[in-house]
Amino acid sequence: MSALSVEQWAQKVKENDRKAAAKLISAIERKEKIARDILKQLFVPVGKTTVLGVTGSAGAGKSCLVSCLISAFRKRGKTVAVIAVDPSSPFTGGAFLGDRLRMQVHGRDKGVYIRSMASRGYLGGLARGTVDAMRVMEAMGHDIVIVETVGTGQDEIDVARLVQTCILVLTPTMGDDIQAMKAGIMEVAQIAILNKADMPGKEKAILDLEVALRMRPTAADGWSVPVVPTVATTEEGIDEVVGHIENHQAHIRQGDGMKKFAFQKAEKEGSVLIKDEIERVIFDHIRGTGLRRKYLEKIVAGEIDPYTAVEEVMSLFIKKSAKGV
Ligand SMILES: Nc1nc2c(ncn2[C@@H]2O[C@H](COP(=O)(O)OP(=O)(O)OP(=O)(O)O)[C@@H](O)[C@H]2O)c(=O)[nH]1
Ligand SMILES: [Mg+2]
Repeated sequence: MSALSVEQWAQKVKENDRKAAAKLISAIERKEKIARDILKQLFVPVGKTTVLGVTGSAGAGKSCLVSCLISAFRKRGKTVAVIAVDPSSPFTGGAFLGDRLRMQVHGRDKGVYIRSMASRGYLGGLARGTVDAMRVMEAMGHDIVIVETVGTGQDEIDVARLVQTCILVLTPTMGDDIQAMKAGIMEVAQIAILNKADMPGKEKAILDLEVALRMRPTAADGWSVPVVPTVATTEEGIDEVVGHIENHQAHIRQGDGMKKFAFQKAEKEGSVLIKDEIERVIFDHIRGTGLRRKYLEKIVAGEIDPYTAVEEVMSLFIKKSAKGV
């Protein structure tokens, strides 16, 4: 792939060349400059692809649900790409989460493309890697892109704002989580799933969830979040979920809904990229100057506190940048 020019590599991705896409995502994970250059060429207008997010706590059944959604969309003739971010059990690792057989079927299906990303802990964080991977998947021309993220931290909320329809997955054993999430991810989800509805506590969990949803401010676009019980292991409730996804898609594609979403996405994407770029430029600046070592030694020797050290490094950087050095 390295023998290809940036333009040729980008072209291959746009032609749905899986090898070119896989190598690009690896280059993104390694933060190679060429990845940024190719990404610049992969601009896709917002709205062409249906972009879905599936988020929730570890083990809630997200991957099983995604697998069900893949089957449902394939039956409807759609091609599907999945980005599984930081899966604790790798999506593509053979033992597909107790559902090896169904995954193998997807694995042979040319209309399905699945990629795991281990992006936590690398510079720029989960949101940056996901922004880039989503761009690759959209440029490849899939009808539907699904992003699976674990957890309910700020990174997941950022990712939720980048997808058109965000699906939050909860289970009957997550009563406390529902409380904890009221202020966070709950605000950005458009569909709430109560998975593992075959387990005890279903009715109470649905009630808790509905109460929590009622307490959140009404969405500006008038969408009210449905709560859908599912059993991902038997595909129970999946058609209903697909119905709600289609309804929400129709809802945001009305009037200037998609334009508003495009603004929200550009804003979020912009802030993710700017944060990443600032970090990159500053670290590039510090690298090789001996500053890092100098300040670390001073901190360890008790000559300076870390806060003042950071302020000094930043002001040195700003002075140097102003001089154009
Ligand atoms: N009883 C029951 N088990 C389920 C259901 N859905 C998923 N599971 C099981 O729950 C376990 C976790 O499912 P996953 O799909 O891997 O969950 P996940 O949310 O993707 O997990 P991580 O990616 O590791 O966070 C698996 O053993 C599934 O078989 C369900 O509706 N009912
Ligand atoms: Mg998973």
